[in-house]
This record gives sequence, C-alpha cells and structure tokens, in this order.
Amino acid sequence: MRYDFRKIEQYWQKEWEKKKSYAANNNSKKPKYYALVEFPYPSGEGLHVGHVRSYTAMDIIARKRRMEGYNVLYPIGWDAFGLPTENYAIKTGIAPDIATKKNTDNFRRQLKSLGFSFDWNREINTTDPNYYKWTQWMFLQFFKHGLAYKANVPINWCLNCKIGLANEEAVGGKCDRCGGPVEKRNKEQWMLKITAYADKLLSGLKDLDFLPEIKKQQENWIGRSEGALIKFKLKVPGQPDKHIVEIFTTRPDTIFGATFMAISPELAQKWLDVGWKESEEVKSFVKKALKNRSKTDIEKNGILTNVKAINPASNEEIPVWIANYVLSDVGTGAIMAVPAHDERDFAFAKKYNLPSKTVVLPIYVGSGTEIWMTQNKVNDEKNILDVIKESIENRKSVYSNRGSLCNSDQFNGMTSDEAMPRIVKFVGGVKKVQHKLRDWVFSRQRYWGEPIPLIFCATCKKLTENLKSQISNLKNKEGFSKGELLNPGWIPVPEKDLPVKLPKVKNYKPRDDGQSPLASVENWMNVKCPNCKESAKRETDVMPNWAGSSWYFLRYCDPNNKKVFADAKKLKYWMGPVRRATPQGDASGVSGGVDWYNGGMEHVTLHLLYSRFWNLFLHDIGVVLVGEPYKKRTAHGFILGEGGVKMSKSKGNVINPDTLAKEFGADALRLYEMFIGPFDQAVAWDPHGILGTSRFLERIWKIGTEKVLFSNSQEHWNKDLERLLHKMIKKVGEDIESMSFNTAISAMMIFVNECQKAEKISAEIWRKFLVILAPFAPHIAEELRSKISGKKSSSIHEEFWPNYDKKLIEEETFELLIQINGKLRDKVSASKGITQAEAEKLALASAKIKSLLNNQKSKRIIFVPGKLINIVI
Ligand code: ANZ
Ligand code: ZN
Repeated sequence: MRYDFRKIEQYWQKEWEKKKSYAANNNSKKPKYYALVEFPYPSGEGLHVGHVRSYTAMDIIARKRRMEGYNVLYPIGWDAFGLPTENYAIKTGIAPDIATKKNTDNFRRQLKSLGFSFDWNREINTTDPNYYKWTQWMFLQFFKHGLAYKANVPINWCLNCKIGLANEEAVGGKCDRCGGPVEKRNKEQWMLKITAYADKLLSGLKDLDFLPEIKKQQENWIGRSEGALIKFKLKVPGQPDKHIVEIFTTRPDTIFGATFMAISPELAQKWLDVGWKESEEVKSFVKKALKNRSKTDIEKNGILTNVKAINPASNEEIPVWIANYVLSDVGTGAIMAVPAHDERDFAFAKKYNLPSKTVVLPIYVGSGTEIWMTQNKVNDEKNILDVIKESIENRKSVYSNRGSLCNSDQFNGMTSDEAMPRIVKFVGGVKKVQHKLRDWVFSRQRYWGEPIPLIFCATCKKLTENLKSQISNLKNKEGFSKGELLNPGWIPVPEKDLPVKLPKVKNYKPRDDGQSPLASVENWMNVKCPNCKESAKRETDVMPNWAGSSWYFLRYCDPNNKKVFADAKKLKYWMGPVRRATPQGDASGVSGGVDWYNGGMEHVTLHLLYSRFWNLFLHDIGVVLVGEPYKKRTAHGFILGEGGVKMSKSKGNVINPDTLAKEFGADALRLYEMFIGPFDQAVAWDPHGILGTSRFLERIWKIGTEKVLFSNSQEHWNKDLERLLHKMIKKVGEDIESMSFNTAISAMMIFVNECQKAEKISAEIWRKFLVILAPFAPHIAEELRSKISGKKSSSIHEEFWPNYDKKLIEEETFELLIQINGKLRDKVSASKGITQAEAEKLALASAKIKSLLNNQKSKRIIFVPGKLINIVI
C-alpha cells in the first residue's frame, strides 16, 4: 500500500476540525496546561519556515501534555498591526484591514495544513476593534494611575520610515525595520513608565524558569547599578562661584583618584544655552559631537573647557572636559573620571595624556586580587604593593575591582565596601540606584495602530493646571485622575465609548510635519470634550505594535468576551494561581501564568519585558491574579538559508513551507524542522534534508502496513525490540522536555531500523511506538493506528503517553574476555550489543593489555560477539 500522505493528512485534518479535537475546555476536572508561542505577524509573504520550527516544537509539547492527562490550551492569533502592512497600503492604496484579512486567511490555511493542534476557536487578531478595545482600556488604566505621561523627548527618528522608534528599535543607530539611518529628534510622545517597575522586573526573574541567557539579557537591559550622586562645585570664568554639577558614580571609593571631570555634549549645550562663554572651538566640538550621536563607531574624543571643578573629598581643582563617551540620559550626564580604576576613563586619559592617580589597591579582597595577580604575572606577595603601584602609575593597566584604599586621607586602609558609604557621607552625597532601562516611548505618528484613546481639551487644561500643584491623590474632588493632573488638558475617552475605532483614510502616508495621517481626518479628530463639552481634539498618534502583544495571552483565556477583557474565573483557571499537584506529581506550584512560552531570542528584551511589565501592572490594579505572566520561557534558534546566510526575499533563498508540505507532506516537514539541528541554535537549511525524514516516514508506513500483527501472539514477541521500545520511550520523553527534538527523532530512527530487521511486530509494541511518534508526525501516526484499532475508535491523540519499564531498559551487560594470541589476559564489562570496533576500543583501553602489547601492532583481530576478543600479534 502506497503512503499517500496527501490523502491521509487532509482526511485527518478535517476529522480533527470536525471533532474539535484540540479545543481547550474551560471547566475541566483535569489540570490545565497553557502552552504558548509568539503569535505571528501576518505578513504578505506568508508563513516562514522559522514559524514552523517554533510552532512544531510547542505542538509536540502540547500533544504530549494532552497525552499526560492535561487540559491543554494551545492558542494562536495574529499580531497584525505594524509597518509592513502600512507601507504596503502607502504603496498600493490597499487598506491595511483588507490586506490583513487576506494575509491572515493565508496564514490560517497554511497553519492548518501543517496539523498544528491549535484551538482555532480562540483565534484572536490585535487589529480587531473587539480586541483593541481592551488594549485601549488597559492604556487608560496606565493613564489613570499616572503611568502614562506626555513628554518632549529626544527620540530616534527613522529618516526612511518617518517614524519615532523606541531605543530598542534603533540599536546601533539603525532602524530595526528598514535598516536605514536614525537620528535624534525632539518630539512630544506618550511614554509608559516602565522604569517604575524596574526593580520588580528584576526581582521577579528569580523564581521564573527562563533560560539563563534570557534572564541575563533581561537583567542587562534593566541594568541596575547602585551608586551615589555627588555634587562638585564649579569655577566658571566670569561667573560667581555658585555653580555646581552633580555626578553619578558607582564607585565613590575612588573619589580621591578623580583627576578630571567629564560632561556630555548635551549638558555642555545646556550650559551654552544659559550663557556659558566658551571658545568657537569648544562650541563647534559640541555641535559636531551632538550630530554624531546616532553614529555607532565613533572613537572616544573630547575637548578641554575653561571650567574647573572642585573635588569635594580632596578639595583639589580638576579640569572639566566635554567627552562623547559621557551619555546624556545616564546618571546626570556628568562624571568624575578616575583613569586608574575605570577602563573608559583610562582610555580617554591615555589619549589626551591626562594624569592618573591610584587610590585602590588590589589586596585583601579575595578572588579579585588573585585574578589581578595572575593577569599581571605577580607571584611574590611581598613586593606586590610596589608592582601594583608601578603598574598602575605607569598606566599599564587599570584596576577596576574593589580593594583597599590608598592616597585617600583618612580613608586609607579601608576596603572599598567600608569606604563607600563613609565617603558618600563625608562629601554630602546621596545614595542612588540607577537603571539603564528607559521609559517606553508609546506613541507612533502613523496610521496602522490602536488609536490612543485620549482627547485634548484646552478648557480642561486650565482647570487641571491649577489643581495640579495641590493634589497628588488618585482622584481629587473635581474628579480628575492622576493621569489628567499629570498631563493637563488630556482627558480619557469614557470607557463606554471604547473602542475608538480607526477611521478610514485615503492617504496612509505620515504627514510631512511628522504627524500621523489621522491628523488630517478632521471629522474624526474634532470632538466635544467628554468632561466639559467644549470643542476638543483627539490624540492622533497611535500605539506601537508592541501594545497588542503585551497582553494577548490573557485574551486567549476568553477571546469573545464583550464585557471585560477576560472573565475572572476563566483567567484564574488558565493563568492561575494553581494550587494542585500535576499528573507528574509536581505539587510545588502555587505558581501561575502561562506554563510554557517559546519564542525568539530577538524578543527577550522588548516584548518579554513589556508584557511582563503590563501584566505586573494589571496585577497591581487587581484585574489579574498573578503578577508574572510566564512561568517558563525558552527560545528557538533561527533558520538560515543554505550556507548559513539570512533568508531574505532579496537573496531569493526563502523557503516556502507550502511547497514542501505539498511535495513531501506536513509530517515530513515537521520532522525535518525538528531534526535539522539543536533547537536552541541557528541552523542552515539543507534542501536535501527533508528527503531523509520523508524516507523515514515511508519506512514507517511500510512496516506499519506489512509487518504489524493484529494480535499479540507470544510467538512473535520480540524481547529485544521491546527493550529498545522502552529505551526509546524514555529517551524521547526526556528529550521533548529538554527540547532536544533532534536526538528524540534519532532514537525513533534507531527503533524503526530494528523494526525493519524483525520479521513481524506485535501490535502492542507498534501501537506504543505510534503514540510516541504522534506528537511529531500526527497524521501518519493517527492513520497507522487506525489500521490496528479501526477508524471509528478514539484518536491516537487521546491515548496516554506510555510509561517505560525501568527494569527492561537497564542495559544488559556481559563479561568480555580479552585474549592476546589466544591467551586470556583480561576481562571487562561490556554492553550486550557491542560491535567489534567498540570491543577493540575497550580492550586497548585496558592498562593490562596496553602494557602487554607494548606498542606492538596487531596482525589480526578475532571477535566473537557477546563473548571474546582475541588480539593476534
Ligand atoms: C567613577 C568611577 C570610578 C566609575 C571607577 C566607575 C569606576 P554602570 O556601572 O555601567 O552603571 N557614568 C556615570 N554616568 C555616566 C554617563 N552619563 N555616561 C557615561 N558614563 C557614566 O556605570 C556607572 C559608572 O559609569 C559611574 O561610576 C561612572 O563612572 C560612569 F573606578 O564613577 B564611575
Ligand atoms: Zn474639557
């Protein structure tokens, strides 16, 4: 019988759909399991093989969990707002909602054709007004709680896209979307105060089961450092001695070593703006430095100013430099530079030949000292002090660890940790915790996004401005919220009027003044103020496309709810907290959230951080029960084109999953993408690879249709095959949990090879194999099982995941006799199926044999499997 995968796959896909086989049940007695993948952006290009990799992986996990007795939610939807569709509209005039409909129809068809066990009843779309109504509602909660504010900020402005980008979208001075140049521009933007959650976002990581590198990236992005703010007096020519500048430092213990001060070009510009007299040279330096800000590979440079600063610890006068390595949005934009102990200051001082002063010695600080001593090849403890002093003072190296203080007056001899608080106190500084994390730029001057549901009213502006200074409570007697007081004139659209729908427009191009195309839609924009009924105007900016994906996992719990974003009971069921033991006996959990979330490594700083922030906030205002939305987060590696280059339309190396599924079948494609390489690593596409998995399925088909017995007669019971089956069950089960899908498939291949050798295979053994295969290749497994159990029987996907028999799989060993010229010389324990080559290796590894052979080459080897090896010399 031919393996007609087309017929088989279509048949079962229809069956599953008809029976709603993968629908998640909202009131099940089973424990729940929520498996999540990043929902796709429905681009015009259709599904990418990268999507297939991630979705197959979670599909395998979801299917295994169902077999383990869980009520599984494995949902899918569309993250459909965003630039490509909008740019397409600009080019073609086709409305984004029309293009989106076409694209999602195509994606849906593609995903269905691959047999993913998504619960299609829960499909969501972020551009559906019934969805974005709640995105807007949530934005209003941020606003009302004072976490949304309008600010004039230097934003990254993409010259091509004509769009403001968040920092994370403009890494390296390049637009994340088009790769074009980005420059800084000041613009009024809505901001979300994610920085208020910096510490929560950090401490929350502790209990989460995220890959270590994911945690690391989140930590780095948040970038917490503890330090101090310290004031330095300034001497400015022609000015009275009243000016001061505040610096931020994480190392106040090094203050006696500050040999100069450095300020950012931005701060210098501010000084110039308020009348600081400087040379043309300095002014033009500042101008140039500001212009170069968005460039990446600019060398450290600077210029000396006519200002002096007074070191508050030593009272020494030090010069003030303007330096481009000092950033304006970190700390205060001014630093005390300590070349002896800071790499950046060291490099700068070296370039401009500035003095350096050692104030921390690498002693009495444990490993720091040892590392330094090894690096600098110091092994004599006695003269270490001299060596260190010489080395640092000759500017051979920087000692940036903590240590003991010298050259620091009354603080000499203290450790850095002892000295830091004392020095901060001594110079009248204050402790300060600082984060690299910036607030989230939340508006875009574009069309295809959620309208920001706010209205600007000039009348209310006057009212709130007067109140602002007096009130800090959430609500005052006039009924204004924190958000309205914080942003005078901005009035929220009443919740009953949500959603604020995107109006139809003729022209999708952002206006030349940088405003959204919505700013040209007069009849949409002009409204009455909901508060005072005077004429007012809608906000015309829309939300960034990170908005809809910040809470989509909540909507899947109850996707069609018209009254709330999700019913509280359903939320509790799917998102927890969960207090019961799981079928696997894991009773630890009072935890909650999505049980397993897989996504791209490229989303672990932005989307992951934003959505955690969003959910933590919803938790704080009491609308969700669990703060951290994801219990476990893993990541897949990219699929690259042949030869390891990026897949892209321009290179013409994009692989279309449709073509492959048509030619080889969904099961073969799924298997190939899981077999292609370690799941967490980038892999290059191999055009011949799928032939291998397709042949593997052919082999399975042949065995399943030709060799399987329909009874379990003892006559053909094959103990070795049974042992291998149990080994495979163990291996595949464990490999799925660690996402080692490629080795899981190898184990199945080994099993299938043995099956090919067997004359007949009992139904019981074969059925168990099919259950193991089912999560990977659900169609063929279902079809072959129906040949044993009948088409009318229940689905293979409702079977229980088999247990393995520990005793059976304990490897059987025997004593391998090792002879030299027929004489018994040694015995070693070896596993039963050992080959001649393996036996040889074992024999040569024996010390006894080695010494007896004494480097003589063997003439011949005689191997009796399961018994002995004879080395003839
Ligand atoms: C003196 C010093 C001595 C510093 C020393 C470090 C080592 P992290 O740790 O990354 O948070 N800094 C402060 N504001 C800055 C700015 N606007 N642009 C560039 N650098 C700035 O960085 C904190 C350290 O970075 C601060 O501590 C400061 O240098 C520098 F042995 O002060 B330190
Ligand atoms: Zn008003």
